[in-house]
Amino acid sequence: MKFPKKLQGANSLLAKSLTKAIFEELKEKKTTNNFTLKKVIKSGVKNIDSSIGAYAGDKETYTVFAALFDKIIAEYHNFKKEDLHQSNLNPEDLFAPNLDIEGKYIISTRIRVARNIKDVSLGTAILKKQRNEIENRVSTILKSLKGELAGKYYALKGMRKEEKESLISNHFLFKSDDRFLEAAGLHRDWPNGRGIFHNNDKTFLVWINEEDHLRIISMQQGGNIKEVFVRLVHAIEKIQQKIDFAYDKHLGYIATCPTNLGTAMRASVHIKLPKLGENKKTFKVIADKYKIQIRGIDGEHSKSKENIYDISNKQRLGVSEVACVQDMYYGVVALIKKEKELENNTKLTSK
Ligand code: ADP
Ligand code: CIR
Repeated sequence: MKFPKKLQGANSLLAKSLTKAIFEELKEKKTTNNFTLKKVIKSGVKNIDSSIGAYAGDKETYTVFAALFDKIIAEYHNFKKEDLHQSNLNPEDLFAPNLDIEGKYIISTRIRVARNIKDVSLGTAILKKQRNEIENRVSTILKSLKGELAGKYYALKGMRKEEKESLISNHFLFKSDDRFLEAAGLHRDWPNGRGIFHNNDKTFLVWINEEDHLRIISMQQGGNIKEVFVRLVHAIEKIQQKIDFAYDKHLGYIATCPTNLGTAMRASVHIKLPKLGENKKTFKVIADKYKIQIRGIDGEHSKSKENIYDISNKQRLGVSEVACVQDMYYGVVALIKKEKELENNTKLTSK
């Protein structure tokens, strides 16, 4: 394998981290499951506009290819090799009174965590049989949940086109055309083994075998962040009673993408910010200051529509779950404050 020239000049963390020396050190290495450097970097080489560009095939990938991943992890999460991960899922420690009671800005709130089953290959390297076993095992466990979490499992295979499209456009289901995941090997045998479980109100959902074995999601309309967090913690506790997830005291929960290590948590709001949308520089300065990420309305790599943005915590490793949500919360407080200031300035100048 030769050094991928295409990476030169690219802006991804892969391109910035994979020096020729690191490439030489890693090019012949593989994990016990045969996950190679070529597979790790395939998505980032094929998609030169990647923001990260590297994926793991198993827990071991993060140690065998540590010379590359440690640099990506340090840059993305501001987390060093010697640091230990920390967890706190106690809702009592979360300060998040509803900051938009009138519902003028915040449209909806969503918090998700990624989980992968201990000692099973990640989706990038998994075999069809193993993927189907996960689907059977996890959907059976989910179907036994009671109370607010009780719901049904919908396999992607055989799902009607209209039903699938409606679930995607209403932000409940993952897309089927993500070229970054495709190049990483995550769409092999599509749509076999994939699906979505949700309760009646679609406030508790689990994606099976998308980018990670499980994505556990709590979401609802409006800005009651605490309610969403409480429901998620309850769901995680119930599921963890039945499944052992891949975990490491340094890296936290193991995820396919290094951005999702640690808490594997992304807490987000969909929020309407027309004034900040016109002042992209100010928007970005606030986002960087509060360590929050701006995405479009249809998730990663999508565009904003009607001035609605997806605002979420950026760091997931080396910070607790409560801290992830708190990062998003304070970021949103700052954004709403600025949006109001800009609204007032417009009113004054138009008088
Ligand atoms: P993930 O958050 O799981 O990494 P994406 O960024 O692709 O993945 O988002 C997945 C879906 O969740 C998308 O349809 C996106 O619009 C939706 N979503 C994310 N945050 C919110 C939110 N606060 N309210 C409603 N839908 C959301
Ligand atoms: C990229 O590098 O742009 C994609 N592979 C996505 C990276 C982070 N997002 C994710 O894992 N959902």
